[in-house]
Amino acid sequence: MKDTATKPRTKVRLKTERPRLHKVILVNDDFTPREFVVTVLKAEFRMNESRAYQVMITAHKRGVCVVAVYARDIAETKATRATEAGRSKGYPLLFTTEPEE
Ligand code: TYC
Repeated sequence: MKDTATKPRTKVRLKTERPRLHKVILVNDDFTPREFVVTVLKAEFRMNESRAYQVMITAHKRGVCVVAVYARDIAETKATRATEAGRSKGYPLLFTTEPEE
């Protein structure tokens, strides 16, 4: 008889992993007016004036700024709507999304 025990190769997963949250990221450009970026942040992400200004100026100086995190669907919808708001005025304003680590 074989005297070596065989270890099971698969682990039982006790918990379901929570779906990852997704970041909405504001990308700087040279054309969209600062005040318009602030208006979009207030309207789409329910920010007050000073928070919206902070986020806008961070993207302006550093190139990008994380706006907020949401479930994937919500992040994508908000990024699309906010990008569309700029597009409707002829601005290249861009919001992207990416999963959190
Ligand atoms: N850089 C723009 C300007 O100087 C303002 C701006 C800030 C545009 C942030 C986009 O994500 C942005 N008019």
